[in-house]
Amino acid sequence: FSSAVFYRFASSHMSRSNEIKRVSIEGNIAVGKSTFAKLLQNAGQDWEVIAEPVSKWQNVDQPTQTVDGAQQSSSNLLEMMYHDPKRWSYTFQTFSCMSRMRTHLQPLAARLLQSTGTPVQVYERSVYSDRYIFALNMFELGCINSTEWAVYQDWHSFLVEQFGHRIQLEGIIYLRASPQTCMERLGRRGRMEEQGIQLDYLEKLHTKHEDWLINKSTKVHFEHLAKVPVLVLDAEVEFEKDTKVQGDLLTKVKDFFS
Ligand code: DCP
Repeated sequence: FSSAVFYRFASSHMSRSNEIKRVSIEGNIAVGKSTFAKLLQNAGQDWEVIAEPVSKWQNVDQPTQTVDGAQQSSSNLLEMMYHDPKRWSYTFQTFSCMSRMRTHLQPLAARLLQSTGTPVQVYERSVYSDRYIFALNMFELGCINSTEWAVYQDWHSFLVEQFGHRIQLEGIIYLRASPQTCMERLGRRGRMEEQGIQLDYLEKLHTKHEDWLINKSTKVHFEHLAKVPVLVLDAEVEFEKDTKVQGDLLTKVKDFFS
């Protein structure tokens, strides 16, 4: 889709031109957010995809001071969280949200500074799904206790309010697929840390996405968030290798944002 279309998207669904606009891709684990983000990146010259910092969570730097001097090691927080969720969920959710906050605040890529239209940053997930999908789910499962949940919500609200317009979304693309389909894709991609995930867990995350983005029954604490337009895309169909399906999905994005 052309930059002209994105410009119309900018002027109709968003506010003034020449500001960065932010769109987040949401959906269950392994639904295909990264694949879809790459399609968007290739289809629109004014769009920049900011990848989810998963590799950071798999390699948390641990500088340690020894008698011989400083040493560097790393730990896999994603693995620790799945291995012992009661011990590590709060720590994981804190770290993943902080690293995402950093990516949301990332300056625009140099090539987009020359852009004549409105540059758009696309995120794989957001600080909002961190809270209203994952952290909330872990709290409901008893893996984050009431004190940790109170602390999480307190700093999350504080940071979102402090950074205000710099992390506000102007659009959400919801890739919607059944938990069974996501389970199959998760098995196929074989990320080592996720091998213990059960269908039941994906079903809970699916319900959380539906409550937030379709039923609008999730209690959100930020006024602007309730008003963000949501485009729901059927991601049940395999789109990774099917260029016709990819084209259809991109047309829906174009129509929605024009
Ligand atoms: N995760 C989590 N809590 C968060 C964010 C992510 O527990 N607040 C976990 C879920 C996954 C991993 O981190 O095991 C990566 O999550 P995503 O679903 O965001 O990314 P995927 O790589 O699964 O996305 P896709 O396959 O759709 O591109």
